Amino acid sequence: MAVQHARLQAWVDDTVALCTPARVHWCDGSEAEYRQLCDLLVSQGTFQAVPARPGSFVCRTHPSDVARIEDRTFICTTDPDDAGPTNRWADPVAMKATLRQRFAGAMAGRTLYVVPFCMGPIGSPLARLGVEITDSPYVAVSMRIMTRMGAAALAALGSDGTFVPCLHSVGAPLGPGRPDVPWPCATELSDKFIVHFPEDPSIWSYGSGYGGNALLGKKCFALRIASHLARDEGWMAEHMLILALTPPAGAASRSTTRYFAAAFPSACGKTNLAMLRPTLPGWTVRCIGDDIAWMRQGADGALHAINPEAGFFGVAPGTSEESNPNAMATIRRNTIFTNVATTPDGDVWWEGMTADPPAQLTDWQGRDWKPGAGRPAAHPNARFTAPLDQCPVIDPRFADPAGVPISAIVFGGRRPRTIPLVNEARSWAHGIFLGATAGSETTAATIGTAGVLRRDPFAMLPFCGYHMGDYFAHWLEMGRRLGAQAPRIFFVNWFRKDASGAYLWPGFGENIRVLKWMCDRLDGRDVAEDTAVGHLPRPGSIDTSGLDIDPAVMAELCAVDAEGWLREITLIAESFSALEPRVPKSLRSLLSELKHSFGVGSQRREAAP
Ligand code: SAT
Ligand code: MN
Repeated sequence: MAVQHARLQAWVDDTVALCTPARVHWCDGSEAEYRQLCDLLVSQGTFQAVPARPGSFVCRTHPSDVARIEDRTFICTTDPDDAGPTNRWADPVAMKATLRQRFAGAMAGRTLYVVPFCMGPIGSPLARLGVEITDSPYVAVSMRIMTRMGAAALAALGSDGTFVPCLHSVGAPLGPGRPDVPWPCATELSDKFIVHFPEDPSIWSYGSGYGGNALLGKKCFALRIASHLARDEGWMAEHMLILALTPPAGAASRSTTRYFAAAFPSACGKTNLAMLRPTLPGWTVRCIGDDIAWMRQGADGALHAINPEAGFFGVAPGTSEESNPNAMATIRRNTIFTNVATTPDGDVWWEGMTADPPAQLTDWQGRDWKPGAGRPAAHPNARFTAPLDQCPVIDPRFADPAGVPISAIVFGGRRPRTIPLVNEARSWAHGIFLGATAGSETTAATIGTAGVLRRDPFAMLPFCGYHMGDYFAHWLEMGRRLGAQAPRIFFVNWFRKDASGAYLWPGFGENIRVLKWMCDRLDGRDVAEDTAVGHLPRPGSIDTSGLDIDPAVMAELCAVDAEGWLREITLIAESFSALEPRVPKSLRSLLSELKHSFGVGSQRREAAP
């Protein structure tokens, strides 16, 4: 491939000199190249074909390399305060010296792949270009699914286009490793580095081949680096799905299709909501994206969103014909499955895929598995990687270069208690307060203990590339710009549990009932009560027709749990203190108001700015 771009060529040359690969391969993104790389991965033992699903493969990672590693994820800015207390900061100069040592000779004997990619539809004013250099063919094929990768992206770069350089190596195993696992990576946690230099901007990732650690277009570029760019340039890079919601034809006073963006932490059901199959007749949900939204005010004044990705990197466990039939249809072919179990008849399996597990499986680590083995067959963070356009409910505008206008923004988390099923913010600032104070129980999407409540503002805790307090201020500023055209903001919680630990709300396709209530609000219907915590549904205002749910349960889901809120207030106050002195004054005032409503302390109200 003839490269016209001198800066790109120079960076590739420098990297070749540093990493000393045996070969250099410029990815063109063609089908033939994709097949060739998949064949190579099969011959290396990293991939195994999945006969039941044409064009699909399973791959088993090293057991140490199964999720994002937040402890080894760094933001390197000149001033530590720019990274803020929610990020791991490191000095950019010292970190680059450390990384240069790791990368020196790291690709000896390997092929260096140059992977040009575009985040967003090529040619869209909202899209951005990047180039990932990697020694992992798994990364190259995954990037072809997850981004617009190859010759078209390179052509879009022209001779002088701006791109984010993303350098990746799986690293060298330290110590004995696992020769039986054909998944190269650095096996010591301390030898893994996921590093962002927002001031360059550039990304260096060493030692992991997995998901958000290695597919650098995703969390590293499209969230951490992009959030930083977005603050400087007046747009937004968010951890959000985008869906299109269409009410039944002829429904009185309803507008036609509306677009919603929704932020939930990793593994809290974004993919399920983005592809929801409604249980209420006549309603349609179409998917634009399931993980990341880039949003910018359009010429019409509205907030427009694109999905910068071209594929899904979804959590496999729990995905079934019942929970997400559209995802199941999406992954029938051309899908890469990572850390799932395999069946003797050449298919894949994971916990929750069928009511009963098959009698015999090979587990995610390649060991024999039988029901009752006492360990899961698939890793809880097992993933499928599949092209967006294979989704049967993909929205016709999913690649619209202008993006889609957003009517509502939804935040949420996994909260067994207190947080109501749905709550509408009183104002943009109150919506920012709800987003800023979001919490969720941790999941298997990151290395660490699952099921612990942590604050996860805007579902961006692991992904905001700068000081979280400044990020809140940026949201407030966006609201000022959008004025009356700002989307309405809601907070949802599908995960309330009763005393026995059973879920109170059925979730999945039934969540359409909550989306319908939001549409009622957007249509100006009087279906909410103003409470101390926000606008909650009036009794009976959520359509439960055809649903077997006790009205007392509905009342509990929509009630203000005063005791729970008292605990919540303490936690919110702690999380704000950790961000001081950069918490915007208007959010501090909203916290004071909330305290006041529940009779906490005797704080006087602070004036909003
Ligand atoms: O591994 S990823 O970061 O890409 C997936 C997730 O945690 O959401
Ligand atoms: Mn995510």
